[in-house]
Amino acid sequence: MVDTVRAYIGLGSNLEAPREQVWRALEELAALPQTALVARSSLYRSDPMGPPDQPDYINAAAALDTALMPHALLDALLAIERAHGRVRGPTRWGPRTLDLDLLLYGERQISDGRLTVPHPGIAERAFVLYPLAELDAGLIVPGKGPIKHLLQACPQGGLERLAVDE
Ligand code: ROI
Repeated sequence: MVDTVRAYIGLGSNLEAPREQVWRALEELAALPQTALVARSSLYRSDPMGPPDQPDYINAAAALDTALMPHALLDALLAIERAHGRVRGPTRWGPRTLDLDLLLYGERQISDGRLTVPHPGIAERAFVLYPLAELDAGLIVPGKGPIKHLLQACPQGGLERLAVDE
């Protein structure tokens, strides 16, 4: 493949067999056109951020090498979410079958009506940062600095790395 960019995706689910949702989504990321799945993190269990009356989440991160442009990649992620029965309910930060966030796209900083990269919540969310750092502990988050520093400022409370077969 020519001219690929390393992109990082955050995965999250807390409905309808969340582990299965995440495993299946990883396979679907691997099958995207013009894209290779380079690495995936462990799975993590995390306390819900947002309304507390919802199940715990399963989170993970994936590294892709892709020739898709950022908005084409976003469209592909939204199509996978839809295929997992994602419905956008009335509750802000409510439960979901599958959430795929475009966290990083190379060193690009993008901000338009559809897409903000790096993902705006990246620095404050342990369930994003810890899986991401597992993929590359030397990452620099454009506009925010080394992931090592972001981790130091973001306690791991409420986040638990799961053993491979859990
Ligand atoms: N909370 C956790 N723990 N993990 C998520 O992936 C997640 N995703 C969300 C909100 C509802 C903000 N809370 C979350 O979109």
